[in-house]
Amino acid sequence: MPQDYLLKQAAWSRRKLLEYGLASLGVAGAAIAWQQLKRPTVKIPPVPPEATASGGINPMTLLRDFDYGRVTQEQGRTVREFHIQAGTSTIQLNRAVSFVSWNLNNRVPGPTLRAKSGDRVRVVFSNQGGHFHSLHFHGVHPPDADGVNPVRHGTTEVYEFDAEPYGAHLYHCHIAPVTRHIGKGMYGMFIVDPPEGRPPADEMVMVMAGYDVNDDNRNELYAFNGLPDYYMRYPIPIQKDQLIRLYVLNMIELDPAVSFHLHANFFDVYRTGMTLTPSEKTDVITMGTAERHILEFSYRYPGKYMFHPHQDAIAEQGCMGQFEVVAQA
Ligand SMILES: [Cu+2]
Repeated sequence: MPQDYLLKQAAWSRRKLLEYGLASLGVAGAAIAWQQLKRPTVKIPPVPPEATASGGINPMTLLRDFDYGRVTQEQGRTVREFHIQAGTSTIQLNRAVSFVSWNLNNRVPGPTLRAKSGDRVRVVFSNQGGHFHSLHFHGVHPPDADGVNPVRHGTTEVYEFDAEPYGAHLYHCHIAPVTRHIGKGMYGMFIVDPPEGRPPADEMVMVMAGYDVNDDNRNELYAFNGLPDYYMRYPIPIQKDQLIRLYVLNMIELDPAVSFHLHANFFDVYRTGMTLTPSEKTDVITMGTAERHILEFSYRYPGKYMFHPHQDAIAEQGCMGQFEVVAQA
């Protein structure tokens, strides 16, 4: 499969060279042009200035914020070191409701960690949260890196493992009751890129959350990337005809499953992000808690388009947003 992928890319690039008349540039010139053509520019429209932080979180910033860690080489291997601190802070979910979050690096969701398949990952986890916490990563690793043992307030734990397999994964606190620790905000995405990478795209992370604001074991509010209804107030600008790659994760506890529906379009599904070719094309996909996928699409017509779970009661309690497709030069 990787060989096929590379051959397809090379054939595509050669075709483009001929199309643009670059075959006559000579070997060096063609090589430079080929590199440029191999990586077409990803167009990301400017973020509207009014889309600022609200209630302590800025979902517009979280959307495309990838943490690649501090990179070093150790014995010929790439090591990525990440620093994550557990803390407590109050976030304002809407005008009426404030919520005491337990969070990672002072944001909900926590940072989106990103590595390449085969890298060594070292996570330095410092607990300043006032309760026992831990970080449990999805992936393949030995038991001492599984993150189910409590880390006491004021202490630090180091989790170290290989980034495998490639896919759209997650991490979360695994201290009982896990429902409460996740419901309070202790989770994030862990993306492991395939060795050959993926085609250029405008990449975004969407984490769905539920908030039990009155401790009755039911969610009263829901959100994409931390804040209810944020992307309804501030639609996400995307470029017309641009490939969009969404890393979507359902972190809603207390509801068995939710779907993700995109208006006026269909998307390619890469289940758990673990394939390089899509497994299906649809406009609604259902995810249990901790399920996640890569979804790819592009929009043909400018304008605003909603996205939300098709459990409409959940959508109407905050898990709803919009893309604004713009046609720029
Ligand atoms: Cu915890």
